[in-house]
Amino acid sequence: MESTRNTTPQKTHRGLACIPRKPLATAILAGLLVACAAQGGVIVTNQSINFAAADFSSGNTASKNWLIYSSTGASNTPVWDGVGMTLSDNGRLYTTNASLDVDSYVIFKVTSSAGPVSGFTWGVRNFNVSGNGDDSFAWQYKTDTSSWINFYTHGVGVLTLVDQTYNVLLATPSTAVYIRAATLEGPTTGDANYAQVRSNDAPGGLNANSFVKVTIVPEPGTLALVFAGLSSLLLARKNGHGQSAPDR
Ligand SMILES: [Ca+2]
Ligand SMILES: [Ca+2]
Repeated sequence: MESTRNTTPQKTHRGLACIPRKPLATAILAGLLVACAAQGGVIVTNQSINFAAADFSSGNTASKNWLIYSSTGASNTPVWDGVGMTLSDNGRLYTTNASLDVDSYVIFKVTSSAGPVSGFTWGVRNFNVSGNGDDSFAWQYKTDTSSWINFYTHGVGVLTLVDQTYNVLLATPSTAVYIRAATLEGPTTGDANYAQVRSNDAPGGLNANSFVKVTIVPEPGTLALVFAGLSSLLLARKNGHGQSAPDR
């Protein structure tokens, strides 16, 4: 299944400038230069993953894979927005706050024109994080009316996770859900937290293990049908019970 994308993207990010804004430790600088040298292509933003009514033809849940941007431009990750976001080799989305000293992140926007989303499952093929100093990493979500809420956090240390799924139930159903991978800057600056999100080791891959599955609130018409069906069942059971009850 293809994710929907805007045909006329309003803006693009070419990632971080590859010139650090302040002196950094040699190791950090080397890491940045490697990341900058390896990146390719352009990250197109303002793209959302939209679920239409046809996607829910078999029920109230539907699933779509999301793509990792290819360094060859052969495919595209439906990215909504980001700060401190670059594209490295093998189609990795890469964020770092090493030289920014602010939160850096990549955001995915999931929308539903078929009804409000009541919950979602976020599947990630592979992500690699490094907590450093007082920096940390988090997968977060929000709606148009809420603030960012963590559904996974990681503190200090390098960590690679494969085939992770996270189930989130929304407090209030929403037609738009934003999901972001965030490297969060703590009070101390100069430490180098980063995160890489990817589907494959090969460039431009679509991986079925990177997916988003949403559950929508049934339409009023659907609810009415369900209610009518339940009422009929209950009535039938009641009548059946009445007929089979022994006389007293
Ligand atoms: Ca810090
Ligand atoms: Ca930092």
